[in-house]
Amino acid sequence: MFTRRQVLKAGSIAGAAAFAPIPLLTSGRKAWAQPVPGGSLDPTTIPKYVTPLYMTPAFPKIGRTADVDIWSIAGRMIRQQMLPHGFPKTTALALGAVNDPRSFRAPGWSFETKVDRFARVTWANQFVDRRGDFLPHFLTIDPTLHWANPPGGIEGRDTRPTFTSTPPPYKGPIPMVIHLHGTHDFQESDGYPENWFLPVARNIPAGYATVGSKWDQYKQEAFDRWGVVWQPGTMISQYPNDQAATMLWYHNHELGMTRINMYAGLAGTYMLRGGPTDLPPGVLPGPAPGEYDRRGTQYYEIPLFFQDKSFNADGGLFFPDSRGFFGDTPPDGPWIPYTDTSPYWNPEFFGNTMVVNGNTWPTMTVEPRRYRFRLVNGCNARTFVFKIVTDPLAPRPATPAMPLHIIGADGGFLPKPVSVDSAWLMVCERLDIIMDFTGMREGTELYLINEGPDEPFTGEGGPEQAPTDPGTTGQCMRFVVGPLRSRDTSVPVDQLQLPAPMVIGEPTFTRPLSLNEIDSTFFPDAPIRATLGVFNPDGTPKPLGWVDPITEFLASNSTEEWQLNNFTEDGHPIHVHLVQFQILGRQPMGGGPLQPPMPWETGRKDVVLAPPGMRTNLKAYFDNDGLFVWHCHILDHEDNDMMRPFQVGTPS
Ligand SMILES: [Cu+2]
Repeated sequence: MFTRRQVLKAGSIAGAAAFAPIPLLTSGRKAWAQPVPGGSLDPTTIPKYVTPLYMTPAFPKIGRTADVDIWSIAGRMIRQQMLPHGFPKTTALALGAVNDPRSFRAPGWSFETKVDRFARVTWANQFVDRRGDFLPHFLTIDPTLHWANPPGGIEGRDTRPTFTSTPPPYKGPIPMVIHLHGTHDFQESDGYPENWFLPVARNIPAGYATVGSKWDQYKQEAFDRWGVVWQPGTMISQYPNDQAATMLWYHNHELGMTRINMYAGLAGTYMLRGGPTDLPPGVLPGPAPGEYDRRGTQYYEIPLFFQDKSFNADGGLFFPDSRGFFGDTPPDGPWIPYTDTSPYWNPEFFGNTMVVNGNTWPTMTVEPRRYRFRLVNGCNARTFVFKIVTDPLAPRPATPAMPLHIIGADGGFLPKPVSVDSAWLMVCERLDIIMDFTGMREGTELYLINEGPDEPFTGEGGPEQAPTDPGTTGQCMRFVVGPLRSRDTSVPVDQLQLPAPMVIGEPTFTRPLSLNEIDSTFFPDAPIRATLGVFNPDGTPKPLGWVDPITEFLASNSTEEWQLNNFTEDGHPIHVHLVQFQILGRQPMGGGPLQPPMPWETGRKDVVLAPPGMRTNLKAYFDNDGLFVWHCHILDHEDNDMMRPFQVGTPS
């Protein structure tokens, strides 16, 4: 059987040793020429560019005080028209405003928040039916990982359980906890993976833990710090917003289940605006969608939330229900406990359709003027290499039709605008982009395409990676130029002066860290988990899992350099909670010149590509005391041990 993993291995052996700054998409690359395997709905039968791009509104607030804006948001199971009209609807997990059933959507609506004003959000788990019974998941949850594990009870929650025979998938109540990605907050609000909570339901099985190991402690701390009271089935996060204006995003973060619930829909954007780190209103194209705008309001700033998904013929989401799907093991195992390999978890998931703002391959009519797009990659494992072209099926690499003017990324504005023909966007990264359609003839069609691979992205100059199928996931969305409706008064890109990114001082401590892959001892070259870790005294990497004691203790208010040494064959998007860091550069682990960050990586960042065979260096200022996590943001890796805690200051 065709295995993506083996293709990767063959390509990476020479590449890891020869990482050099050569241009991406050079000679000799060819398309897969077919979509990646997925569900029973053939992605080539789904018509493209028939659904208008969904303009994601802002969540309605439920209250405000002198310095706090307040929202109440719930997770519910819904049916949504993700595929074009005429196709069946898709069952999804959605977040929405508790008091407005129409606001539930996957991905969710956006938050509009202000710098230095608190945002207080109640996150409620309402995965229950009308009778109040819990709703089991419609995707396959692997109970053999180190995971939330509600059936383990108080003793066994947040562990890797042991089994005497291969267990069926977990079908109990769905745990939930939400993290605001990129936020500068405190531990009780951060969505720690062991701070999950079940819905309040009539039929929770006896002996189940209803909350994760941290929930009771953080409930108390939230009361002490903010005076808020967590009810059962909820948490209340208070975000200080004391950081630069940017776009953050929220998503679920349960231990060992993040890939499932995010794929099912629990994610959305969070706009942070105002103050000296933002530009005054009117400089950039706007407005963005707000709370309950008048029908017909025109938007010139638009969030774009990208996810790859696969569907079944009944409209349902496809997600692998066997480790055998990945193709590097016998199709039917044997699995844990007869071997060391989990029965359902796959090393990476790649979908075969492209979903933007909750619909497959949408189209957008634009005016001949400037637009500001706020991009976020909400995939499980896929990295995009974006380009704008006139022919979406053109052989790769395609000829760019217009530049991408990048003005910001994860943590705020870049030092200055950067104009490029293409840019990558790894899982959880954001880009703030101006596209200028000024002067284009009505009827002009442009396509946002993807030239990234169907495997973990290794970066420019890394091993050759074939671009994804141009007929499916090689296309994202279409822009059609319509008539000009009003004058564009935004400032042209070449005249923009951007607010300077926050300065990070000199590090006072350097922390060598390792990225590792653990392969099966039963099935050759089959990964069973990935880990982070440190180093042994002899200089060899020391892989550590979620179960191991904390090794990263940081002083309060300290500036550290972290060195991410990647001993695996994959590129990993590494995310550090709490901070917005600066990428110092990347160099071969065996020694060699330090390569500077890409032009669009020169602002503050909360995620960085750690290419294979390379040491990726970053520096960050860690101020708020507390327990946080750093992890790979390939969700399938994060869920299977590629995540570690770190402690700033004294543990509470
Ligand atoms: Cu990873």
